[in-house]
Amino acid sequence: MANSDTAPQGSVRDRRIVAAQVIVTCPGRNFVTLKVETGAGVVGLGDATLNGRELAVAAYLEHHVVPNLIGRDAGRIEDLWQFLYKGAYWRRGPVTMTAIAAVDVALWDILGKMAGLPLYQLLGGRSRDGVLVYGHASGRDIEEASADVGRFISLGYRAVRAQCGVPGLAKPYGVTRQKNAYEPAESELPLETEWSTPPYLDLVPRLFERLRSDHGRQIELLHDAHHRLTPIEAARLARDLEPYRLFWLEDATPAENPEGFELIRRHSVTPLAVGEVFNAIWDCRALLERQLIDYIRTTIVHGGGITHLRRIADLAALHRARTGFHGATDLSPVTMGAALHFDTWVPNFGIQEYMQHSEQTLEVFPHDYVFRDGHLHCGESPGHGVGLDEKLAARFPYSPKQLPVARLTDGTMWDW
Ligand code: CS2
Ligand code: MG
Repeated sequence: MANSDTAPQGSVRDRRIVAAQVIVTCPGRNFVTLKVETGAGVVGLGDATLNGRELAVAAYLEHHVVPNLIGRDAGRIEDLWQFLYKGAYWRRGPVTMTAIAAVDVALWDILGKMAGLPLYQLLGGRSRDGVLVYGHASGRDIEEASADVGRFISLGYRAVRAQCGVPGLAKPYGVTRQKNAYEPAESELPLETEWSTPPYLDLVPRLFERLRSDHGRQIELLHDAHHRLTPIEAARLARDLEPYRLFWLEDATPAENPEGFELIRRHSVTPLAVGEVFNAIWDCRALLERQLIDYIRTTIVHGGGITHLRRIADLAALHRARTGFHGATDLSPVTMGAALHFDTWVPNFGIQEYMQHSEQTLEVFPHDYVFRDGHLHCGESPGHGVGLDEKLAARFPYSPKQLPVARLTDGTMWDW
């Protein structure tokens, strides 16, 4: 049954899964990749990286998923998705959904390679010429942040996220401390950072006032509050930012409680983006159906892959919400490749986050997407267009790292 419609074993059309391997590598940061191979020798790759919890997904895949894949038809993408989702009995959750995503993306990659078509073509074809992206600017103070936004504009970006140091707080979220892009997972045990809302609420409107005055009204500006505010604080910030016309305010308050977003909506018309920590359509449902957000951030690697993201994007479209996929550097180039094909096709596309990977990471994951004029362009090679140099990957063994935590200045644990 599971394999009844595939061609004879070993033939060029043999879609049976004959091998699946989990590859963990750390070219500067940890990535988990699933490699699936068919009887015809077609190889597909899926990203399975869950920042700070990488080995949990690797073990889930190795012990509980891979044994179920061998011998099955790689062409039955939908059925395998349902099998892995329903068949586990224990549904959803970031570990499970990241593992399912890795399988799903690897199978779409295989399908593209078998058909000789780029993934966006399998989804229904091109809806746009390129994918609008936003880069990550930051600075220790307003002055530095504005100069960094200027740097992104000079590189051709049309949309920039801006984060800034908060007076009196060490190690603020989103502000780079090296010359490389901001990388939060730096230490084996979580870095303890400090948080205080009043100086932040005072600073952020001044930051955006300055950015509009330095860079004009053409450039799209974004900001990430990273789940730190209570609903009423988030409402105040969203309202105070209105004169500066943000593209979006992200994760204004923790999203477990959709009522919090009703409160923000009551006070402000600043567009809201949520969902990078979601992993299933059920997490997105109330916020979308109640018209409480404008952009859904849930992306392929943590949201069950392309098969599930199509459903989330369709639900968003019913409510005129658009996609704004998470694209931090802890999502591997494999996710970026797959996301760009999805973005190229999806009718209700909004924007794609683009936090550039390091040179070392990009060498380990050869890819065919390119940045031009503020847009990323997926390539035309079959599948998602991202590979893995396994020899090089083997030179960078796993290195344990966790995300930071945040505490209020009196020591109380807070949302990071
Ligand atoms: C962030 C991420 O990119 C974003 O919007 O919120 O940097 C997030 O903190 C990391 O991906 C966590 O692993
Ligand atoms: Mg974010």
